[in-house]
Amino acid sequence: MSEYDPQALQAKWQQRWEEQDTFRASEDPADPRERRYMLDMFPYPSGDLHMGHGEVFAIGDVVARYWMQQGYNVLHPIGWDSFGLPAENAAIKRNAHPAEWTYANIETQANSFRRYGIAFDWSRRLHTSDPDYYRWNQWLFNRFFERGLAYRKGGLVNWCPNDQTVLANEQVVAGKCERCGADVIRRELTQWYFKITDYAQRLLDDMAQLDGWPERLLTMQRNWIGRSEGADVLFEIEGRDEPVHVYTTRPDTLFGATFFVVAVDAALAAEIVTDEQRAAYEAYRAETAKLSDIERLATDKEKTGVFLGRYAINPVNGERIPVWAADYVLADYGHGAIMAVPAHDQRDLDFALKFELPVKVVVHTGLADPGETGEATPGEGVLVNSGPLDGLDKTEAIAKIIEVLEVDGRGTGAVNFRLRDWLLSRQRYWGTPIPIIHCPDCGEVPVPDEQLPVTLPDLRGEALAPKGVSPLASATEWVNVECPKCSGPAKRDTDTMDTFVDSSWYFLRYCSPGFNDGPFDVEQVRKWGPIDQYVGGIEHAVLHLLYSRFFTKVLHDMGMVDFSEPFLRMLNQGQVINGGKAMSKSLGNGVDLGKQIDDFGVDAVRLTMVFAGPPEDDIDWADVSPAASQKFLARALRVMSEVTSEPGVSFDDGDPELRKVTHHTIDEATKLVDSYRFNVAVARMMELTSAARKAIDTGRGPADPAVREAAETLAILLSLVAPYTAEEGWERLGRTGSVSFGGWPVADPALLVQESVTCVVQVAGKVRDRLEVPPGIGEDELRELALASEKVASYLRGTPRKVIVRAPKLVNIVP
Ligand code: ANZ
Ligand code: ZN
Repeated sequence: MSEYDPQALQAKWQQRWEEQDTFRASEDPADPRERRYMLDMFPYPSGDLHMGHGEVFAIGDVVARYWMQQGYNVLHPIGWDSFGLPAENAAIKRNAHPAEWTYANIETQANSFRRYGIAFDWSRRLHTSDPDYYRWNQWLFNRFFERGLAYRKGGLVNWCPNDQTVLANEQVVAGKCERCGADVIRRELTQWYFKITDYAQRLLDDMAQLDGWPERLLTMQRNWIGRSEGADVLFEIEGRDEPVHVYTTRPDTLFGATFFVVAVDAALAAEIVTDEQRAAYEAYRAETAKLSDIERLATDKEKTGVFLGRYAINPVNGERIPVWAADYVLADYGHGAIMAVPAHDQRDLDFALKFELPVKVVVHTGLADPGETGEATPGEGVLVNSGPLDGLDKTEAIAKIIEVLEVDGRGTGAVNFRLRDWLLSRQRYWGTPIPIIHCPDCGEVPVPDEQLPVTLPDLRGEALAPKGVSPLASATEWVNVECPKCSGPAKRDTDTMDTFVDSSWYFLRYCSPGFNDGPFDVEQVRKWGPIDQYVGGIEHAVLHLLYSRFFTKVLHDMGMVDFSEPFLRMLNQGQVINGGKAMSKSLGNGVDLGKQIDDFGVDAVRLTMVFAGPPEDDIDWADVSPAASQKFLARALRVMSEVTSEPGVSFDDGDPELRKVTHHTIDEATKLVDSYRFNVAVARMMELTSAARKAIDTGRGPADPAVREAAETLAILLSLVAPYTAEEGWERLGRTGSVSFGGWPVADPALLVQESVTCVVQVAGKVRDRLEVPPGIGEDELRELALASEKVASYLRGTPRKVIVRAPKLVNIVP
């Protein structure tokens, strides 16, 4: 009997897998196996792998290896999301080039992945910072540009004062930079955008295809896209030729509009403010410029604003209403101006009460007068004080008023989205140069495809220090070029792309990683795509997962992919925490993945990750025991090592009791893995191990063919979570080839017939209940069943002192 030495097993099998390229997906057209594509979110090379990686990849590998066992031709690739700020910051600190830090970390992570035993197809490895990869970001940018989906515009943008770069709306979380946590401010800048808003409705509609996504994720995307229905209403402003648009979800309340508000930072405000009010307005504008959107919109914030000296005309009743500027109206939402209905909108009411503006109730709700109570009545009711709308309910009134407005040419029904275009330029170095040349005569000229990639000039150290303009601007030789159109002197765009561009299509590149005639081989993507299962964190809900869906739709419209949703099923794993808290330097509760592996072995760590609970739940490392996992694996390997029958022996003559346990395990494990309940599947493996142990020791012994059947089944099931132990066991069982392709067993229905035995439950030595239980029931399960019995409970007060379980026939409780 050999000792369980995880490090030796790892070294042996890791080498074997590498030599034999065990997990390489087959591209052979003659391979009859159905294809499946399993993807984990690719890592950022920020250092060595951490516990979080340990969990995602352990979970993803359960799925990949399950499919391999089931006989699919599985694509399970790995690469690195290797552009980004941390590399640049490290380079500034060390006076080095970001590539040095990046590629060194990639090597470290690659080695750790190999050790961690993830069943990757290494031949498809990619790094987004390779010119071979980012060349295609540029090529795609050109396609987007041609289609009007990449454009430049000026306007207020989110600016991180710490990272000295702009951020997309999706990268501003509660008013702070998603990366560094600094308070984001607004700056006026001309930037590149992707027109994701063109796809807003489709991004919403196609969610119908995403029934394999967690509801929470769909809700987050739905809210982010933020579709609402209402009306676009035109208001005349005295002294201005053109009417002004407002967007409202409650056009039925139009008769209750008693004033008009323009966003303080909207161009309209500066345009229409009267000379008498200009000084007050400018002062107010300067004061609000410091606030983030979140602060501006906070409902508990004291309302502020300034009268612009002008009046608007309510289009339905001709009333003159004063025009104010305020910060609670946002410049880039709707039309940047609103009709204020204080009786039925709380923010408008707060504003009206502060500045003594009239409040007019137009919906009778039965609630007290908002002007008195300070509580707006936003709900539904019957329209009053509203001319032709009087007596109608909300839905009728909305339909009616839209009809009236449309007839008069004073408005239309309208749909509005909260989603903004994706701001993609960044004023940093370590990213994909935007392939545009600015020519004084020709304007924005894309770098011709055959001149791609536009590679990064060689800048390092101090030259990368953030200064508010892109470091690329200092590379004069690189910047000054000939215009591709007129050959006149011109300049390259000096911004780089948001690194979320890189990750929006990497999963397509994996299908043909060396492809040179385009970002990917359309044929290969047709064969592998879309992704059958994607695993990664919920933090990407409205970032990567939204952008990738957008890219896929554009590529679909270009005829390059035949699907319009990239990820059929999505699993968001929980986090690994320690002592109930997220791991952090300041708390000093970090757990090091490498150290865990040194101490307990890869398989024990992986098994612990999977066994801890449902994959979506957080794992508290303080509550789990990798040592216990290791003990279990040693027991499992011992069972597999002790079998003395020959491979291929007929199982028919085996002990029927053990065979039933084995086939029940197969049946349940299949259902459990199919429904992502990997942790419970592991519990079944543990029970099967105990049953086999018992059969060896006190049953028909190690030569019983049923013991072989149980042990082989165990090896295959175990290969999903503890591949090294499984391979070793398989070999000791005398089986050849990798256990990974042993073939998922199928339960024999004849052996699934549930028989039961009677279990006697005693309390203090007296029989208090009898339970019918399956003969193969595990001790833990039986203990729970016995303690759950009402009859038993009536003899217990509090937790019993001792529970002795002799499965399946006896439970003895000492109260
Ligand atoms: C009048 C009204 C009356 C409104 C009422 C609501 C209730 P969603 O659902 O988010 O699309 N609004 C429009 N543009 C705005 C802007 N730029 N900044 C701040 N608020 C703006 O919300 C649309 C509603 O938000 C619009 O409907 C408008 O207020 C406000 F009883 O118009 B409502
Ligand atoms: Zn030119």
